[in-house]
Amino acid sequence: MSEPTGDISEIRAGFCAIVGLPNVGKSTLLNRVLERRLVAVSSKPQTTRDRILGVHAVELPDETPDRAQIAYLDTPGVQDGRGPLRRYMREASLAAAAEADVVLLLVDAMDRRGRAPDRFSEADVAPLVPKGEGVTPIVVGLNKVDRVPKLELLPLIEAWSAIAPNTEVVPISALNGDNVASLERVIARRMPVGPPLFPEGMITDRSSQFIAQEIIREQLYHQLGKELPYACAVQVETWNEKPDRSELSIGAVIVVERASQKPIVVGRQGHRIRELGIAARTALAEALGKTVHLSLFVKVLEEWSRGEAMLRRLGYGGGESKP
Ligand SMILES: Nc1nc2c(ncn2[C@@H]2O[C@H](COP(=O)(O)OP(=O)(O)OP(=O)(O)O)[C@@H](O)[C@H]2O)c(=O)[nH]1
Ligand SMILES: [Mg+2]
Repeated sequence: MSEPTGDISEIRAGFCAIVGLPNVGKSTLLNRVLERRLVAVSSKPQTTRDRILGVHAVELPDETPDRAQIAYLDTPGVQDGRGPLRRYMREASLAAAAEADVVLLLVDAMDRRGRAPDRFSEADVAPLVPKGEGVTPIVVGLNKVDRVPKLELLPLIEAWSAIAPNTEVVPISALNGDNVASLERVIARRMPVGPPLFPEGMITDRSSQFIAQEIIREQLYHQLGKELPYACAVQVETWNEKPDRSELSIGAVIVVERASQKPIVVGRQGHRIRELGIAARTALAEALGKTVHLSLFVKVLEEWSRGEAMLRRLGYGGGESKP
């Protein structure tokens, strides 16, 4: 079954874990590949908290099989850290990398840490680089090359190629899409041959409610100060759609960890939460392609990020995107 047979039901299909340090552009890449806003992106590290599945069909002209289905897993940036939420995020990334058919290690070509392959021998990220014979193939995506002079790229590509046998390095810009199609083909060619893993047209295993939560949470990263987004979770509580599906009313709660954080999110005379609501509603309408009414509330759940049960209640650990 592993050799191409020409059987049209057989394609290249498998899981590709997108892993790397925080803020290198993993979620930007997944949104780019899927041409939609599935996952939250921000300029602050540790935006992604859970692994999220995004399925994409890729054409491989003049090859057998000539089609591939890549089941990407966006993962939280890998970093040392304490507390159940950090630990959960770290484990989600490492497990996705360990179980994937292909590991896409994304590196920020602009960042000194991203530039040094030595960084990946450090304890927090070393497990991301598969070692030895017969291990998961690894593709390095050298991202943000729109911001790096071409001459500086060559030594970087060379250095990254050496981190594991048969490593291919593909320079890309997830932001503007440069070379992303060739990156996908490189990944696709490393996938096993077999039947598709997911039905055609399926994009994610996450519910619309989860995606809405991510879109709202993204706004918190854009609009709140440096620390506060990390203390917030978002939970959709009501979801009412008109029978003709043209209009959707969402009621969502922004959960904070301490009573002192609530007035900051609400803002003076409710100014900040109103601004958050407007931006989130616009983003939701764009992502869902319909008119959205959004009511946002703030609720204090003391130390929510420290309790395992609370984390589960807020949806962390609820994804079905296991390879
Ligand atoms: N210039 C440039 N910026 C990029 C590119 N890709 C991503 N970014 C920016 O990098 C920042 C981080 O992007 P994310 O996609 O949230 O990064 P991430 O790796 O998912 O981060 P975590 O979820 O926190 O681990 C955002 O400000 C993006 O706009 C790129 O190709 N070029
Ligand atoms: Mg992310």
